[in-house]
Amino acid sequence: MNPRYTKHLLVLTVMFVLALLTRVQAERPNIVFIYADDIGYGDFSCYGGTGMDTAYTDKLAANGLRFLSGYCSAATCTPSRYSLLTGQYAFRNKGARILPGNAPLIIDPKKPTIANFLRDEGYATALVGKWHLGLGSATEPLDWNAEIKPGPREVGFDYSFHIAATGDRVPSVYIEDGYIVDHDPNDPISVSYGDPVGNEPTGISHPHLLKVQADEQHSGTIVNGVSRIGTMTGGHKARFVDEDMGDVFVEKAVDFIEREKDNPFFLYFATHDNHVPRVPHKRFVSSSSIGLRGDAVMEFDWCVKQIVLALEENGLTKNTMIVLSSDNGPVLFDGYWDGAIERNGDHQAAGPWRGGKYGRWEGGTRMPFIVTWPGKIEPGISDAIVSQVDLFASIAALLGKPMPNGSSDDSQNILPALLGHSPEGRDYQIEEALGELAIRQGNWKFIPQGGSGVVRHRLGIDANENTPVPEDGFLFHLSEDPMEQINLASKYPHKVKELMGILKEVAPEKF
Ligand code: NG6
Ligand code: CA
Repeated sequence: MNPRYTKHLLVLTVMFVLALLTRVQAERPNIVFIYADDIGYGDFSCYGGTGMDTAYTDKLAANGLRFLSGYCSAATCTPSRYSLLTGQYAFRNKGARILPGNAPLIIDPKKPTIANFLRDEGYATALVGKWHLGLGSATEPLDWNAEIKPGPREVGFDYSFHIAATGDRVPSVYIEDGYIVDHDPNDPISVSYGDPVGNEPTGISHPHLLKVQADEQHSGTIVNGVSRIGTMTGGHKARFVDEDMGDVFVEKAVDFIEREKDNPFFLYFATHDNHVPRVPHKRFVSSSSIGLRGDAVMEFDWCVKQIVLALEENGLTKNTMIVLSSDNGPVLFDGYWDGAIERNGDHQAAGPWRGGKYGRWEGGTRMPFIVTWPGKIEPGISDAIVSQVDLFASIAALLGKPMPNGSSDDSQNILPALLGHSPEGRDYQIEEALGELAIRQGNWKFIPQGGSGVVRHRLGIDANENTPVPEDGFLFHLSEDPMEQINLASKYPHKVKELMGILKEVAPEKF
């Protein structure tokens, strides 16, 4: 054969084989994030929870990988969600702190997010559930009676059905594709977090109307027998019924799955359970042995069942990767006297870890973390350190695509750990709580003094359960001392220096 042809043939063969290989390697499964709110490491029975039987979450875990060192970014909601979607540490954005219900959008619509990345890759994308990342622009006050934007759609979600912030913050309405659901132009909505608007009953003026007593902070406008943070007027037909919220979110998520079953899709299903107010549907009341807090976890578990069933019924199980996790550690009392403390018994909501929501102890950010993809991920348990901030880079790697221009380096590709191909995830994990940082590397955990000078602990009722941090910080060895009791900082100063060095490198502005 003519040597030129032989060369051409060779080049073509190599190109063909390469093309084949990339096809085989790059995958385009549906991606579903099931994101719980305030559910702790120890709440589900598969993580040792004793207060309730979370059979469906356990089943999911049994069919997939259950991580023992899975983390959210921060010990409160907004920063964790910000990191999850943008792949950037939330402390880099000063706006990423617990937001009021009328805060402007804190994600710049030009910024890459998992949602706009997947949308640009041809995925149908949806947010169903809790948003809490702000709505509208920072330059003009939001008009709730017109189109609400920018919001989820502007950062990459083709379809969105959500509450603005949290169930305990007004406005207590659903928003679908930028408009308040069942909005009546003759009953316009206004919302305030400063001077009260309107003269509707509040928790202070009409405590006898309440289903559950609340602290002063949660004593604004009463909606559905629950007083909220902030005041609102109007929108009476649009107001949500807390008891139905789980059902409503499931219905919207299942509709989306059915609608998009022939396309690859990304569903960010962010339930409200078990954030306060804990007002589950009556089907779940008394379904746990620890009162409403556990009943709300049982409602979450039912939501998991419905999503898994919808995937099954649409023949999508094998082609869908599910990531289930939570946005921050557990809290018992968070503004409403709903019996969570009194009924808790021996249940360890944060599992073997100290602390919970709002704090830098492990319980603040160490989360239940389950990944399933039948046929691709072998069932098992992994102790690799995996973080929600890494899902963006890992999903890009799964699709065989580079991260888009302008994405953050904070997000690391830990796909081999997520798929169970490697026992190694990240080298270290940054743990944020209310803007303050800590770090875990291997078995070491270091909490520098910094900022407030305390580690917060608000599992129970006492807001002052704060522990002062000594000058050279706290250093713990987690496998020997999971409850972070024995400070080894003065014994291992070189370790302190090393971990402080990483913190300074990652977040120079903080130290
Ligand atoms: C706090 C609220 C708390 C809860 C939290 C947000 C007070 C005293 N407490 O400020 O009830 O709403 O914000 O929770 O107002 S999160 O899970 O969305 O971060
Ligand atoms: Ca939360």
